[in-house]
Amino acid sequence: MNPPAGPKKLLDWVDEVAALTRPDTVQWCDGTTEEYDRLMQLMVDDGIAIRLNGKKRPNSFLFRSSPSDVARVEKRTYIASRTKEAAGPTNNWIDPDQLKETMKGLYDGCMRGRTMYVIPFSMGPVGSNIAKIGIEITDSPYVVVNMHIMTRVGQKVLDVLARDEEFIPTLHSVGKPLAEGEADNGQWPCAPIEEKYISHFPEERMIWSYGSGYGGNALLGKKCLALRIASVAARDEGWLAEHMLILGITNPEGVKKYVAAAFPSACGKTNLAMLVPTVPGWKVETVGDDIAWMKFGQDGRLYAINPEAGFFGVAPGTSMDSNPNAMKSVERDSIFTNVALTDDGDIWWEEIGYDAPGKLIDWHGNEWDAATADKPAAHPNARFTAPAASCPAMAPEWEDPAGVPISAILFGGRRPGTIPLVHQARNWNHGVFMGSIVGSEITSAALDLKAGTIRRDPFAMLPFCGYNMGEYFQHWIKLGQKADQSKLPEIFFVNWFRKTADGKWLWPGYGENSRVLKWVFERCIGEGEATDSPIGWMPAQGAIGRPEGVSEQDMAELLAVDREGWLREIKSVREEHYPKFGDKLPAELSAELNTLEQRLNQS
Ligand code: OXD
Ligand code: MN
Repeated sequence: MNPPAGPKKLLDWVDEVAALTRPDTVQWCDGTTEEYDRLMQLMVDDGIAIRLNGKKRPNSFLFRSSPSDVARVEKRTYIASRTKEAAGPTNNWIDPDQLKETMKGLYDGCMRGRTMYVIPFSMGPVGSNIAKIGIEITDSPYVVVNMHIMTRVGQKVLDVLARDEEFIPTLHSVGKPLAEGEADNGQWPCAPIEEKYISHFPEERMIWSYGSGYGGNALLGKKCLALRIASVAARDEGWLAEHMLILGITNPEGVKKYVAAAFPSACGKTNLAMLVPTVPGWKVETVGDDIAWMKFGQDGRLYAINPEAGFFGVAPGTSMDSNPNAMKSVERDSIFTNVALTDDGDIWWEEIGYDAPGKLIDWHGNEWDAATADKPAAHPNARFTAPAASCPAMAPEWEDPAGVPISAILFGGRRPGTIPLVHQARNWNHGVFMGSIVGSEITSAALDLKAGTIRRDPFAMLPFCGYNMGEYFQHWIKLGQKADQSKLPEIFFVNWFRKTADGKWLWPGYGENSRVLKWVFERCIGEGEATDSPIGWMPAQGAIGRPEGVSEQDMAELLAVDREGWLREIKSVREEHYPKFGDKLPAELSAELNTLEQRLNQS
């Protein structure tokens, strides 16, 4: 694609970046299948991509990243707002001028020997008034092909840009210039950890990423734009950019409601978004699996769009049992990163639902034999990239530019104790309180965190909020105050991850979570029996059907108020969590905490 006719500020910026990074050539991306195929062939020829067996996995490819570049790097992720206070206590901050100075030094000549790609993309259906246009400049063809799937790329985006010149500039380099005659030789290019920077300049709405080619560090439309920068825009413009899946749920009478749900990384958002209900007659459809942009409509209701166009899902653990719709989504036209390769050219990962078929090549590229292996064949954070359109569970309206009206918001995390299977907030502020205390057991989605410990992850936005988290809480409170109270979504706190004292799961999860969704649905239409409890509304006895294998005693434990556990929770929120936010913590949240304590003490 030739450089487009304008807008000038885009062309000037592209020239400026090329002058700094000095690529061999500059290529504008048009988002076509020809472009995708050409880049894939180029990467196959370079030994970076492996074309999978076309009979088993048509038009699909495997990539193996460097072992040092397998996940988001939160320690190297910066919110470089003008002041440290604006970034708040939960973000890494560097003075923006200083950070730009450092990064310009790194960017200087960093694309030598490579092609610089310019990707015009839209987050959200092209032309939707909730959508935003971004441009990603990158020297990674892997990023280009992933962006083809994850966003809407190409000329139609430039057409919108020609009318309305607003765009979010995002710059990415793998940070591995090539000397004259040097090639990657099949090695994943990236920079050492201390040279990686995932930087956000919120006031300028700008993103600079350097040194990593992987996922959320490099596909800048996703976490960087659609969450960190969009959360700042949402605060300023009065809407919400959230780490939430969106699903539609239809009852046997054909009534449909939409639910948004925030869970920390690797808590099964993709599984919930694509759930196959075990409750007869109920249907769940997917609108999005990771990010929701939500705005109040003229009618006072909250409408959500999925800004993405594909899934970048965690592969291990995905199977026909846990998520048949995801398995069907990756049957073809998919990119796999850091999964294992079978000897007949297909993919395999841990808990895919069948034994490894003979010898494999693991994600390091080494031979792997189930009988002798002491390490997993796929990296625990191995991913698939698949077009949303390939998912059989997509709601027909998933690309509706107007979005879908949200009736319920769920918060949850991996909590082996205390938090019951489900409880409902008494009102909006109580729901915001629930969101603010979300915590989860750490898994492997981020490189630099210790697995097995619980960390507070308010609204599942800890790694993704582009400004002061205390102000973010205020924003949620304020939106609730301004809204028509009768039209606000109901808010729920769920926990699929309760364990017994000896470490066994109390709840089977997956499709059985439809029992909880059914109760949520019923509560939203004024049905669904509930009892008042110190922590909020709880399902009345028998209101949630008991799955096979869950005893009455288990059910009682799942739906009990663990008074001692909650008092410990309150202590930890009061002493360790809330103080971080200082005077930015809304008084409404301290009041909710005190009310909860009083109610528990009276119970
Ligand atoms: C993701 C994440 O990749 O949350 O979606 O880490
Ligand atoms: Mn996510």
